Order: sequence, then structure tokens, then C-alpha cells
Amino acid sequence: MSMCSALLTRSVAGSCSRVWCGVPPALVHIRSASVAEPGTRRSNEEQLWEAAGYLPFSRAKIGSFFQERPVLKNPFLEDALLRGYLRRHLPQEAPFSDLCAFGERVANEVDDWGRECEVTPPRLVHFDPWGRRVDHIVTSPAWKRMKDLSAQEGLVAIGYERSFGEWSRVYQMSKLYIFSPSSGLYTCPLAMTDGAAKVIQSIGVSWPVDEAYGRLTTRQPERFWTSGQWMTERQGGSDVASGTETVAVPQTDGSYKLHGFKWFTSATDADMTLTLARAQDRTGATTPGSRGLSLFYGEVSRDEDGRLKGIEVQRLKDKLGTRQMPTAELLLDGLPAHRLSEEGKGVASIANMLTITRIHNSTSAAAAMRRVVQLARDYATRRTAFGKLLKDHPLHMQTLARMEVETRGAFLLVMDVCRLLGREENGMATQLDAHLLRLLTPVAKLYTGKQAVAVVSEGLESFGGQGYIEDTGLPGLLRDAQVLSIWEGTTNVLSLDVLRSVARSSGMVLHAYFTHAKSLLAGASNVSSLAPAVKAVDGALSELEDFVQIAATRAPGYLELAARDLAYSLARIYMGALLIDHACWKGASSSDTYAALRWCEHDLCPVATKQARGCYDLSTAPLDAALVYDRPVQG
Ligand code: MFK
Repeated sequence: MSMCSALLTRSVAGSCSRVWCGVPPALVHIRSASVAEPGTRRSNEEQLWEAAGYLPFSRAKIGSFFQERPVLKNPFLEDALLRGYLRRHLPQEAPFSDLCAFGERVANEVDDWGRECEVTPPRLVHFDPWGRRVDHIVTSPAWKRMKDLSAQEGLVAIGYERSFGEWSRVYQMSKLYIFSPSSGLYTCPLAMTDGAAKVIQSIGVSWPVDEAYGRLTTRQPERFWTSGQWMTERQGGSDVASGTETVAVPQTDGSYKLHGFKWFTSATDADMTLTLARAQDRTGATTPGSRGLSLFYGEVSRDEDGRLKGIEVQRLKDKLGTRQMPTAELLLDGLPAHRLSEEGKGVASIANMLTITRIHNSTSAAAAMRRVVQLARDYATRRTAFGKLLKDHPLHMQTLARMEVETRGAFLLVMDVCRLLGREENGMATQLDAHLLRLLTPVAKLYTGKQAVAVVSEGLESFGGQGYIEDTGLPGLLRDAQVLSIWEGTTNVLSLDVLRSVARSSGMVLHAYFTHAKSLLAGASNVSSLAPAVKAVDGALSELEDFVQIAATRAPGYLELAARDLAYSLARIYMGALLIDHACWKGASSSDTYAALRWCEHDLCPVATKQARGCYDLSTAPLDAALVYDRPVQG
């Protein structure tokens, strides 16, 4: 028995799990009014009913059955695919014991903190008792514990220490994947912190950001900083180029002061930020559009009176989900800042941050799916309906199996993107790897964001009515999943980013995609049990190649209409190839094969299916608009 499996075996045996109810223990016990206090007299009628053996409508006798709650067990030990993937790829065993211990901590400790963050959301205190403006964002003790934990566990640091070479990102994201659903959304500031560190690293770790870089990537809680990413302004979050109004006024010492209004700043209790603004020239003029945007670094600090320097927190957002985390509207009124990028290179410079946060987003999406499946399958061993446990109802198992297949596809895609990122950061990426990373980052983000909403929603249904009850903690999973397809670029914006990556690389990203997807199938060519899946993926790849050839001859509007279906096709085919490849590994199980076969029952290439139906023909755009507004087709 290897060291690692010995450790895992011991951990399983010794692991304790906790009841997953999503609520801290009740603080107040409500006493039943009908239970007689010692010494009080019971009515004759009550005594008669009691003598008869029952007392209808008595609070003392509401029934003895209580449904058992789902139990959250160590999410690392519970995840066969995660462990299999790491066993297959990681050259060293060291991360296993860390992930195993962290999984134990998540189940027994951190998950409660996450719940505390949800039930004690942040609040904004504008004024001190004597009327001075202070703009304090008050967060729960649990939120602060998450910050310390994140530093101690190296949740950002692992990606920069690179102790495991090209696999460092896979290791880091595996840890975040275990953490995310229990993190009280602390994964959001961590995503931006990681993104900021990446931007600084790519620009150069020197003054004025060398100290910040050290703090973003430290394991020492007392030094650890988080970063914001203040991109969104009132005119909108997608069209950053024309929506950014913030101006940067040059100072005599070479620094700047920022003036603007940031409409949506998440995890606003950050210690620093990276943000976009338009630098004024000597006449005070700015350049419109993307060419006028530069990237700035600003620290969040207070003056001796306790006031934020150059920032007013206007209000906190009242959001559908992610309520654990402060999201604010900020007036920047002279925020001291330093320009990090060349003038006019703001969007391109912050793109590194977008890549990292989009990978974090995808990791959280896969993690949300995994968590709901883990809880649902546990619940199915406890809940009896129609005379047997849910796990013994084939239709229920079919539903959970479909969720499991979606989760597996998402996991493998996300981990493959992390693998590529790790190779790039360790100087091992081939040109093909670099192209794949550029293409698959938006593909993974957009596809897993949508999947997460669908799978988590289905997951809630598997708890019946309890899935809809707030203090089970389950509805929060769905609310938090909903944001994953919105922030960091909506599904359509990212579909257009896929087209951007194709155009900017003159199609090389697609060449890399086809080459690599086919190579993933190679190992399965003689595996008869996988033949239907291989046939499906191979056929879908041919359809996709045909689509690309035809689309290249059409007007740009054609590709824009096809963009979302194209991105979905890229995702589904690639996930199919990854599932097949993983099922061929020597340590693979029969479930790995079955998952690949089931995945390949999807329409793997919806862009071809819809093209055949004329969905992207020029006539469809006015027809779509006429349908939406229910009016005759214009001219
Ligand atoms: C659990 C984890 C959760 C994460 C938590 C995060 C919470 C924070 C919430 C938020 O902050 S949400 C706000 C996030 N905002 C976005 O994601 C913006 C969405 N909009 C886009 O992505 C637009 O496509 C974009 C702003 C990038 C378009 O801007 P432009 O100026 O119209 O783009 P343009 O002119 O095509 O490209 C400008 C440069 O950037 C070009 O480089 P060059 O100047 O060198 O030629 C592009 O190649 C480059 N670029 C654009 N997108 C890129 C990129 N480079 C690499 N990767 C990309 N994705």
C-alpha cells in the first residue's frame, strides 16, 4: 500500500463527518405551551385523553418522525474523480495529505463558518456616533476567519510558490474546489487576489507593487492582502471600453488621483485594487474607447481621522445571492493611484486578471455541482418514500447519475484549463498549449456557469420541499450559482470572446483545438466499451470542422449568431474527449467509462444541428426580433 493510500485509508476510518443542515445550532429553545410545568394541574380532559393513550393536537405529540439531514463528509475523500485525476497526473503524493486534511477541516469546521457568513451578511456603517463619515463595511467574524484560513492554507500562495511545477495550478484549484461551496463566497476575493498577483507578475514585481505582490501571495495571515477588481461602472459591465468614465488626474510626483464611480465592486473590504481609468493629458482631455483606458493600482487606506482616502462607499448592493460578501458602489474622489500599464493598454493588461478570475469562476461552478451531488446522494440513503429509500428508486438514481455526468464533464474541463495554465506559467507550454488556454478559458467559464445553475437547481429538487427551505442552507447554493454565468463576462460576452480569440489568432486556436481533441481520442481507438462514445465525438469533430469551413465564407453576422452554439459545441466535444481519455487511464473505473458513454448522448455539436436548420441565416435576426416584440417583420 502506498504512503498516500495508507493515509487515505486511515483518514477514511478516522474521519468524522458533520450533519449538513446549513444552520448553526439553535440559540433559543421554544418551549411547548401545552406541556405542564412541574406542579401545574392538568385538566380532566387532558388526563382522560392521556389515559386513552393519545392526545390529538397536543404540541407534545407532533409525531416522532423527523427526516434525517444530509451529512457533509470530507469532500476530498468523497470525490473519486478528483482523487483519480490527481493520482493519474500529479508526480508527487505530497498534495494528497494536504487535500485530505483540508477536506476534513472543510467538513468539520469551515462549512459552519460559510453558513455564518450567509446568516450574518455584511453591513455598511456610514457615520460614527458623532456624525463623522467613516464608511465601515462590517463583516462577520467568520468572514475574517476565512481570510486567515486562506492565507494559512495557501489558497493563493500555492499558485505562486510553484512547488509542484506545472501541476501547481491543478493542486491550488483542487483545494479551492473543495473549499468553494463552504467558503461563504470567500473564493470571490481570492479569485481577484490571484488575478491581481498574476497581473503584477506579468507587468513586473517592482515598485510600487512589490510590497503588494508579497502580501497577495503570502501564507502569513497578518500580512495577507486581498485585492479588488473595479471594472464595472454605471454605463455597464460588459462594454468596458465605452462604459468607463473614471478619469486619472496626473500628479506632479508621477502618481495619479482617480475620480469616478464604480458601480459594482465585489469583496469591497479589499486592501487594494486594480482598476481602469482614462488618464488626462496636459489639457485635461481623455481618449474615448478602449485606446484611452489604462490600468491603475490603488491602495485602500484611511487617514488619521479614520476616513477612507479618496473613496466614499455609497451603498452595499442588495443581491439575489452572494449575500455573504460585500458588494458596493464606490465614489472615487481622488483615490491615490499608480499607473501600471502603458497608456491605452488597460484592457489588454487586465486581461490576465480576467483569465485567472474566469478560471476561478469555472472551478467554483464545478465545485457547486459536486457539492449538490454529494449532498443529494447522501440524502438518498436516508430518505424513504413510497416504501423504499430514494437510492432504490431507479428514476431518482437516473436523475442523480445525469447530474454526476455533468459534474464530471465540468470537472475535467476545468482541470484541463488549470493544467494548461500551469504549463504556461512554468515555461513548458507549447504554442498549441497557449492557443488552447486562450480558447478554453472563456469556453469553460461560459459552459460551466450555465451547467452549475441547471445542476444545482436539479439538486435542490432532489430534496423535495426541503430543497426550497431557506434554513436548510440549500437555496443559497442555487442563488450563489446564478451569479456564475453573469459576472466575469456573461455567456454571450464570452461567446464573443471565443470569436475574438479565433480572429486574433487567425484561426490557430481552432487548429490547436482539433489537434488536441483528436489526440485525446487516440488512446481509446481499441477500447470496444468506449466505441460509441469515440464515434460520437469523432463525428461531432467532423461536423464542427465542416461548420467552421462554411462559416468562414459567410458574413460576420452569421458567426455572431452562431457564437453561443459554437462555444457550446466546443465545450461538449472537448468534455466528451476528456471523459473518454480519462476512462482509458489504467486506474479508471467502470463508472468512468459509463460517464463517457452517457456524456456522448448529448447533442455534441449543436452549432451543426442548428446550422442545418438555417438558424443563423440572415433572415433569422429580424425574425427573432419580431418574435420577441411580437410585431410584423420590419422592411
Ligand atoms: C468564484 C470566483 C468568482 C470571481 C469573482 C469576481 C468578482 C468580480 C466581479 C466583476 O468584477 S465582474 C466584471 C468583470 N468584467 C468583465 O468580465 C468584462 C466583460 N467584458 C469583456 O470581457 C469584454 O470582452 C472586454 C472588456 C474585454 C472587451 O473590451 P474591448 O476594449 O472592446 O476589447 P478589444 O478592443 O477587443 O481588446 C482590447 C485588448 O484586450 C486587445 O489586446 P491588444 O490591444 O493587445 O490588441 C485584446 O486582444 C485584449 N483582450 C480582450 N479580451 C481578452 C484579451 N486578451 C486576452 N484574453 C481576453 N479574454
